[in-house]
Amino acid sequence: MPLVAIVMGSKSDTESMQPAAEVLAKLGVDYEVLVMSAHRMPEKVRQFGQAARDRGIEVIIAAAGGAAHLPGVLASWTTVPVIGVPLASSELKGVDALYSIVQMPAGIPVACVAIGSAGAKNAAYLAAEILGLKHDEIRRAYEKYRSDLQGASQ
Ligand code: RP5
Repeated sequence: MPLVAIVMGSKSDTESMQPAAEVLAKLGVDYEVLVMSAHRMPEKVRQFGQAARDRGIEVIIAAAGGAAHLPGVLASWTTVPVIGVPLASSELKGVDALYSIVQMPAGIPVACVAIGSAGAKNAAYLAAEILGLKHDEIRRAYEKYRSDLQGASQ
């Protein structure tokens, strides 16, 4: 049963979010990948958001470019933590998406990571840190990753 949902605003975001899927797979975290647009498929976003917790989803990674309202809209429908990934798919190369995610008005939080590939990876690592509070196996896999990093830089 997936613990993490990687949700993206368009099929065209798939390649940008591949690093998040790879990190989760490496850490042994079950995930699902879904495409739904906040502005083109608002009803699908509502249904997914409202059902996410009951389906066992514990963290949502939501990625979008442009106005990037997907993370905020999803967060409005659920109390499952949402990590937003701004994507550089627009003329503004992700600065628009970054602002729209990081500048959520007070009251409905959305975590925000870096634009693009670094953000996709860090969203998955952050998801593992959150899941590690409850799932010992994931915490151990994540701690091993962190400890391997120290060896890699010597
Ligand atoms: C956003 O608009 C998506 O997240 C994507 O990054 C961008 C372009 O989407 P498409 O026009 O390629 O479907 O909603």
